[in-house]
Amino acid sequence: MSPLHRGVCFLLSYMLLSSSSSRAAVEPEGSSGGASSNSSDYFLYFAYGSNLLRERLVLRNPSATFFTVGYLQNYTLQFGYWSNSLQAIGWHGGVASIQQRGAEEVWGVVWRMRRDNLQTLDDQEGVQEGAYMPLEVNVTTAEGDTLCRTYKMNHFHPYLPSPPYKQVVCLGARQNGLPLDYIHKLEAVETNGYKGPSILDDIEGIGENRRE
Ligand SMILES: *[C@@H]1O[C@H](CO)[C@@H](O)[C@H](O)[C@H]1NC(C)=O
Ligand SMILES: *[C@@H]1O[C@H](CO)[C@@H](O)[C@H](O)[C@H]1NC(C)=O
Ligand SMILES: CC(=O)N[C@H]1CO[C@H](CO)[C@@H](O)[C@@H]1O
Repeated sequence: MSPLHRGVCFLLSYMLLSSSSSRAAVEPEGSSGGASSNSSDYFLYFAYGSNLLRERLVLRNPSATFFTVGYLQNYTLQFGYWSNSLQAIGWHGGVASIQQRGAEEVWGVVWRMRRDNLQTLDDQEGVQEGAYMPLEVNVTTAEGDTLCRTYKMNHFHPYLPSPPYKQVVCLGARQNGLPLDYIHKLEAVETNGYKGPSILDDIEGIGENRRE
């Protein structure tokens, strides 16, 4: 092989490698550039609460597709409400948030979403109203650490979740194959016993199962 040949081969494989790796590296987060590739059409979102359940998430964020499952190290799952606005929560009880705490884990689903659902997701999480703030986290997955967008409640007040909310979280955990130990922990969460209507009724097919 001539030096020129070798140079061309090197250049070609370099181009192939760099284009495939930029495609594979699903752009995880909103702010970081996008100058380099089209992968910025998508982002990764780590869900740990009601958005574990696909049917709930796609109500407002139709582009979501399952990417993988994983966990946040040194975080714990909590249920509560923000500020003074328990009323603002359609779930009639506390909803999930995360808090840094050593030696604990929060499991969840990493969803791949089109960038045009970034706004719908922020809206669902009440970012504008100050309910949740977005943050970037390192999620430990079978494929290694993955940077994802997630959300953490502002002004957290602890409060028990309603039965329908807890049910959506547990259904989502089972649907996407979170570890059984963790599912059992979720199933053991105490509720506030609320019995009226909820967002669960809007989730097609799931609401009926509840009444069987
Ligand atoms: C979690 O906490 C332990 C103990 O403080 C620390 O050694 C470890 O690096 C932490 N992991 C992450 C991902 O922050
Ligand atoms: C994620 O983890 C990597 C290495 O494990 C670290 O370099 C990086 O700063 C972390 N990013 C965040 C947002 O924590
Ligand atoms: C679909 C899409 O956004 N394609 C773009 C990918 O990036 C190249 C170069 O930046 C653009 O020319 C394409 O339009």
